[in-house]
Amino acid sequence: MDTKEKILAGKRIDFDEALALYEMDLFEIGELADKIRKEKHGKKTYFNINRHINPTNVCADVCKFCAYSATRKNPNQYTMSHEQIMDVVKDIDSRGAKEVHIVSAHNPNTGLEWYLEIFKKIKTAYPHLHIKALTAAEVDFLSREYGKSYDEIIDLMIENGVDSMPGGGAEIFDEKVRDYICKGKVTSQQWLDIHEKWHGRGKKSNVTMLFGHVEERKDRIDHMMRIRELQDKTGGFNCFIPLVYQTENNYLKVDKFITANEILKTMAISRIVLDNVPHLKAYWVTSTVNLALVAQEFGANDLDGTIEKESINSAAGAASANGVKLEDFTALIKNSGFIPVERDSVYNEVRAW
Ligand code: V47
Repeated sequence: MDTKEKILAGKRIDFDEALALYEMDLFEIGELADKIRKEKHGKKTYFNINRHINPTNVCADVCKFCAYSATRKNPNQYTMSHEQIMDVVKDIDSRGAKEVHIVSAHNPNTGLEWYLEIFKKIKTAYPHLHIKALTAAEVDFLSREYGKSYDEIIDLMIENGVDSMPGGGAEIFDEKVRDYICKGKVTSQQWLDIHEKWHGRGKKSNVTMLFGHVEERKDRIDHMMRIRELQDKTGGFNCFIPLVYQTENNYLKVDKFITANEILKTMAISRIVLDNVPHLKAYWVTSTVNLALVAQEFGANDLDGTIEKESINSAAGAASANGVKLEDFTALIKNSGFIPVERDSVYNEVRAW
């Protein structure tokens, strides 16, 4: 049986077979991924009405790809007060948001309570809002900074109202590439261990991959394989999110933007390899809205959400600072031949258009 026949028969492919898919014609891989997407989700494209809040950009770590951290190229430090954060939450709640996605830099000056109280205050005032917060990189930072184990930090997150974990901080798991792009931050194994512990408490999370910088195709496949292995054990990942590297304002000297061909191939291959992860997100913030719409035919069944405001990727050149309007978002999905389905953060359907 060759690789294509294996995929069509619903059989799992291995590392070498996955890597070899990159040699195939884009449209041929796309067709295979689209078949899997249709079997899992039909023509539905999920999104949610969400708001990203990035409460501080002061960072103890030094990732070369990051344009958001104030200690590197961005001299404009900020740390939001809880009152400022609650004003934002009040506003988005009044306009129908279902999820608040809270990710920060690794600020050593605030104290652990500052982080935890954000969640507690939001959950107390708005118990119906889903709080997706703290990447595994932040969990690792808080654990090191405040001398607590991962288990202790995770229990504190749950006690204070965090519902699910975002997929940030995974970057690329290959240790050599990881050392080059973000030395000193959470290691690959630690990232996976933290998510395993989170899943062990019956909680869901997402997983990202930062690509299009100095990594090679084999590193992306290795990344996917490590995710697939953990997912076999826990089943706790909802969604895989390949993040397209943004080139501006950072220290990772990569001038060339990855091609659309390579982005779509990577999305399609991830849909094929990650047979045990239910959803594949084309994160329009880093792929552009136009390519995210095309990616719907290359395996992607989720476009994240309206976002409203986002600071991490837009600092590196993404056109996402102000989100997209709900009516524009649903119209774009419909006009590209798919069914926009608003979902909650754990993929229960809220409303179809
Ligand atoms: O972890 C930083 C990435 C991530 C750059 O879980 C960059 O639903 C591209 O993880 N170019 C944060 N990417 C965003 C993130 C995320 C986004 C949307 C949804 C979810 C989810 C998670 O942004 C970081 C890092 O990998 N990032 N700098 C850059 N120059």
